[in-house]
Amino acid sequence: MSNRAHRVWQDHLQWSRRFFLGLGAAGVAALRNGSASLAADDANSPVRDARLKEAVEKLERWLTPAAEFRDVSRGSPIPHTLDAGQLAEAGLTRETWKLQVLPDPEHPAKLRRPMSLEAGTALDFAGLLELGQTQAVRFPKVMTCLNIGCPLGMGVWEGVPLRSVIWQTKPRENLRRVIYWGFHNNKPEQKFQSSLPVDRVLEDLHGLPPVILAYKLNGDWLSPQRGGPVRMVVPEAYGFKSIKWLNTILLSNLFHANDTYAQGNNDVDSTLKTFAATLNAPTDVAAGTPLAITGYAQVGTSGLTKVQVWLQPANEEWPTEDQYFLKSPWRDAAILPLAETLAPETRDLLKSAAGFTADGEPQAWPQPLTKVHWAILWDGLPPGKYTLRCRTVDPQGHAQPMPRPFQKSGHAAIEEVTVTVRE
Ligand SMILES: Nc1nc2c(c(=O)[nH]1)N[C@H]1C(S)=C(S)[C@@H](COP(=O)(O)O)O[C@H]1N2
Ligand SMILES: [Mo]
Repeated sequence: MSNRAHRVWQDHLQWSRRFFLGLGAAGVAALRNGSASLAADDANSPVRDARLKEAVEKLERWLTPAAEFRDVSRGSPIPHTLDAGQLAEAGLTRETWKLQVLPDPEHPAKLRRPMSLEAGTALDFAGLLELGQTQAVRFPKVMTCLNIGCPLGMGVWEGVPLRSVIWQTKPRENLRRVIYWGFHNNKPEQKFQSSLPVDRVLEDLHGLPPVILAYKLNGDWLSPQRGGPVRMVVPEAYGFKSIKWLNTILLSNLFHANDTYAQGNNDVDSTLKTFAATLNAPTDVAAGTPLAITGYAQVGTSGLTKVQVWLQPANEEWPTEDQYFLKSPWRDAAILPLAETLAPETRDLLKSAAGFTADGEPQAWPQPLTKVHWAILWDGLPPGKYTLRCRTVDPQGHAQPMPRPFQKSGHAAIEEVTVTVRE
């Protein structure tokens, strides 16, 4: 990240910490009204209005059960569809897993102690867990596909910092990039490779959690579906950097990205974007009935301060020069506190996780690199067709789709939903 990005990230963390601690419960409630004044529109408070309360109760939970993640796995056959014997043979069980960490043959880094199958020095699962005893870290992160745009699931990922394993190979010089892939049926055309600058692996800039070799999701061993027994998890990145069924790492002197995903015209250096989407938007309502609208926002690396909503009569003309709707009469939605959507029995997973206190309370809210939920009650409308839009605003004042409205850098377009209001 640039100096500016660094400052932005720090500002965001500080801002949200100050905001959360400073305002307290009354302030948070006031924010839910989309108003700084609590008394002024108390009647519209999501907490008090039964319709909005009902909509909020129907929202998905903050953490996605492992089995409910959306699956975008590639491969023929897809590795997690192998039977027990085949999984064991492929090294995809905790008993048989082995990780090689080798010099890249094309741009070799100098290592004193490579981890290789040939020399019998590859890392096994027991070896990884041993490192985990003193070094394991946990953090919540939204897994989002750069190509699809919408989050596949929100999990608490647990594992060992990748750098701990790299240090075990005793690298000496010519190390600029870490290249890695997972099991792919040994067919080169199925190889799905990703890479990181070594700087990102050895240091955690701007308060980011470390890149980890993850073996647990939401407290359970990582399933074959989610890339078990071990996958890479890169906190601030889109899903393609978090390689599943991990078995090979090359330490390289290459100085640039060489990810498989680049072949699809993807911007492989882009980090999670901030954006909002609806989850429950009434699309067919009677005239005069208030609309209880709920949704989520992905809190990307640029942070999140506001979610806003706008319902526009569908036949209204809008100046074409205002293509990002900067001049629209947006209204602030309430960003829900964690407790509103967190299943209470999952609170333990957050205790002492990165960015959380020993009691499992977030140190900053909205928590970066996760998803948060929002709600707004929109006044009843006259009959007609409307376009419902929602957007995020980040701490620098960039309203979605800025600062980067390029699809291949991560979804940031403003969602549009058609709402019909009947007589
Ligand atoms: N080995 C391997 N890892 C992979 C992929 C793959 O095709 N093969 N797909 C990546 C992509 S593009 C995404 S979006 C995420 C999805 O993670 P999930 O299936 O746990 O949701 O996995 C990543 N890891
Ligand atoms: Mo993806």
